[in-house]
Amino acid sequence: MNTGDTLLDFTPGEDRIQLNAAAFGLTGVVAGVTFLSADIPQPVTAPPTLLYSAATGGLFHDANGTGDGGLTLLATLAGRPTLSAADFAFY
Ligand SMILES: [Ca+2]
Repeated sequence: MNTGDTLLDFTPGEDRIQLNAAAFGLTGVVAGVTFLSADIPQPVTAPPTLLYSAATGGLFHDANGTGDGGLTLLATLAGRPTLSAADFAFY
């Protein structure tokens, strides 16, 4: 699996993760973000989605949602900060 990037000092409320919504197939401002506690999060919806594992700090993109495969680790957030939808910005 792709090991992604490592974000060493992400501070919720101060920093933001900026993503190109079209490039990731995401629609809606924050609709594509799901926060889960599993080590390897599983998508719960069919569209492409972002998944954040509070257990590992892993931020994943699943290109086909609940379809088989498609999961890519984008980045690992050191310290496993608690993220909310407000920590993401889409353009
Ligand atoms: Ca999938």
